[in-house]
Amino acid sequence: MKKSRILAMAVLSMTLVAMINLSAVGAVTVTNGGFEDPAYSGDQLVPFPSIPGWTFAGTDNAGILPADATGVWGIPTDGQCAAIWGGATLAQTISGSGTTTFTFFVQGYDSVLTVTLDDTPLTFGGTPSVSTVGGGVNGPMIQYTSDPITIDAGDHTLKFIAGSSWSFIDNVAAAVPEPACITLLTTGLIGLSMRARRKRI
Ligand SMILES: [Ca+2]
Repeated sequence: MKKSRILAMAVLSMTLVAMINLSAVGAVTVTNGGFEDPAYSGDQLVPFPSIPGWTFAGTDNAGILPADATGVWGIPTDGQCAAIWGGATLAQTISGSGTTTFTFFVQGYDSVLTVTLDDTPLTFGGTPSVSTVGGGVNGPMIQYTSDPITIDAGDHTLKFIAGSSWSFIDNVAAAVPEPACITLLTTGLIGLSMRARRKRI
C-alpha cells in the first residue's frame, strides 16, 4: 500500500474517532424522563409534586398520575406519567451542548401541547406544537420527535405548556441525531480498508 494511502487512512481514522468523542462529550440528558421517581400509588393525581428533575407550575392542576390510577383517568400505559392542564407547565433545567432532538410520548383530550427550549417553541416537522388526540390516558400514547436543534454549553430550560385540556406526557428523552458526515466517513473508511485488503490478497 502506498504511503499516501496509509496517511489518508490514518487521518480518516483520527477524524472519525475525534467526531465520535465530540458527539459523546456534553451530550444533552433528561433526568427522570419516565416520571417514575418517586413511585406514588393511588387513584388520584398527585398535584404539584416535588420530584427529581421536574418543576410543575401554574394555577391550574398538574402533577403525576400513579401507575395504578384506575379512576376517571384510566391506567397510564408505561408506569407513572406527568399530567398538565389548562396552561400549567412542566419544566426541567438541562445542560449539555451540541445538536440534539427531544422525544416524548403524549396523549390527551383533543388539546395542543407546546414544548419550548429557552422560551422558543421546538418544531415537529416544522410545526411549533403537537396535538394531543382524544382518548385520554387510556388511548395509545403517540411518540413525537422534535426537529434537531443545536444548543450551546450551559443551562437551558425545556418546558411543556399545556393547552386548554389535559396532556399526559411520558418518556421524555434527548437523542443525538446521527450526523450524516460520520456515516459517510465510516462508509469511506470501510471501503478503503476493503480495497487495501483486496490488493494484498
Ligand atoms: Ca412512565
